Formats: sequence, C-alpha cells, structure tokens
Amino acid sequence: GVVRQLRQISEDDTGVDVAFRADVHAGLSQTPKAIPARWFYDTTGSALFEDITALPEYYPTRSETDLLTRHAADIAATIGPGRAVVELGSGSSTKTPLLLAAIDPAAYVPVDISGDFLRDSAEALAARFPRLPVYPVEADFTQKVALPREICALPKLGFFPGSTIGNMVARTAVDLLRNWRAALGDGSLMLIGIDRIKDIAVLERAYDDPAGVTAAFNLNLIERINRELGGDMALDNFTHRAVWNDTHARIEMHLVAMCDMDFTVDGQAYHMAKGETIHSENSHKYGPRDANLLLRAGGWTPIATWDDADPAFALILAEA
Ligand code: AVI
Repeated sequence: GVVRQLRQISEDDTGVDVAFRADVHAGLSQTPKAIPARWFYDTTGSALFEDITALPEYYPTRSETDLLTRHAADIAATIGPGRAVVELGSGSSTKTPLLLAAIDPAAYVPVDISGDFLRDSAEALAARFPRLPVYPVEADFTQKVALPREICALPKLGFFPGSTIGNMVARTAVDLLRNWRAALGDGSLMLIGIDRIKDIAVLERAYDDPAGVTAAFNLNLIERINRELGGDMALDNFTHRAVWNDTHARIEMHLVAMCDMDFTVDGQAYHMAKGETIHSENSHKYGPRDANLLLRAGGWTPIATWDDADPAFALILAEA
C-alpha cells in the first residue's frame, strides 16, 4: 500500500511554488522569451497531458507501451526481481503496471511535481499491487531528491519513460543523468524511453493535433501564470506553434503573440510584439548512437535496447 507522500517543494506564503515565480519572471525578461516546460504540469496541465497520450497522432505513448508489452519477458529477465523502482515524472503511472507486473520489484517510488495527481495515481497503483510498498515523493526530479529511507538498502531501477529526457537540452540531460546515477548508487540500473528522429510530418502532427489538445496544453501555461501569479495575459491573443528544429533535432513549442501587447505578472510590466514568441518546450529526438552517447556522458552504460516500435521509439536499459 501507499506508505506516505513525502513533499519536497518550497512555496511562498500564498502557496505558489517559488521556483515557478522566479522562472516566469526570468523567462519573460530574456530575449527570446522562454519558460521551462516543467511548469506545464499543474493539475490541469497534467490532465491535459494524459489526454495527449491518448491522441492517435501522439505516437510516443503507444510505441513505448507496445515495446513494454511485447518485450516484457526479455526486459524482466535482464533486470531481475527485488529492485526498488524509482520512476521520474510518474504522472498517471499508466505504463508502470506493465513493468511492475513483469519484474516483481521490492518497492515503488513514484516522483512527480504534481502532488494531487501523484496521490491519486499512487493509490490506484497500490490497489493494483496490494503487497508492493509504494512511497510517493512530490518533488521536481530535475532537482536533488531525497529518497525514502526505507529503500536505502535495496538495489534500484530508475524508470524514466515517455522520452521526458528529450524535454531537456543536452547539458541539462547529462547533469540529470549524473545526479540520478549518484542518487541511485552503484549497481543500479536505468530503463529510459527515448524518442527517435523520424519523418518531420509525423513529428509535427504529434505536437499539433487537429483536436487542439496540445494547443490547450501549451496555452494552459498562460492560464497558470494568470491564476497563480496574478497575471493579466489575454489568452485569446496567443496561439500554439509546434515546429521541427533540424539543427537541434527537436520539436519546439512556442506561444505566439498574435498582436502587440502589454501585460503584467505580479504587477511587473511586460511587452510582446506581434509575432514574438514564448518558447515553452523542447522535445529532442535521438538516433541510436546519439542516445547511447547521451547516456554514457551521463555516467550510464547502455546494456540493452528494445526499439522495434512503429513509429520508432526506444527503451534503453543502462547500468551504473
Ligand atoms: C512529457 N514529454 C515527453 C512530452 C513530449 O513529447 O515532449 C510532452 C509533450 N508536449 C507536447 N506533447 C507532449
């Protein structure tokens, strides 16, 4: 069952995450404007992301689930039983049961920045695996996370699905991999989902679906700024853009200003010119050698790859 939820977020006396406030002001003050993608994931944003994962155009979830399902026995044989599974950015933990059912773990530690979401999904998972101890940790997994002391002596498996590593630029991704290498310790393993470079039309459709769910997900960032930071940004003056950047091998999402505008956040004045954007997300894609290089740079040695999904996606197992 769920043991207890640890909370490692610092908020101010109005209940707003201090890092969110700081990132928004820094991001709106710089040229070009950019806000880190992790601030998408308030309760509304996390729910919208779940809707994205069900879209026919958004292949990563389908491809990864397909790999986990078809290769479960092979993955389990390579990992072995008795590990504490630490999931980075667990969200609704929909893919997790496939892994947990296959590998017979000793404990499960979902780490997520969205506390309410984490609580619900940890409870659902504990109900499904009644004998598995579940230790949810509400934290930003890109920062230093203190793991529950109960799992200290167990061998660890980091589980980082969904290609979330792709949302970081290379140097941040390498820092994260190194930090988790240190936190999980010698003898640990990491099972990581990596999205492959593919046909640009397939990529762009996955990030700009006709139903407008990804647009709503992107625009929720504006609403969150208005809601939590007392902003007065006019939602209708922004539009969603998703575009492939071939130099950086990534999909970029932007919030585009449709007209010249002035607005305030926390009483601080900002201006945007028509056509100017707030860069709200990167989603990097990796070829097989790129992915292995990234892992090695982060202190992990790739030992197995499952990547026969269509559209292409990879699950890579690496050892510390
Ligand atoms: C969470 N992350 C891996 C998603 C991605 O594909 O980069 C977030 C996302 N953004 C738009 N659609 C999905």
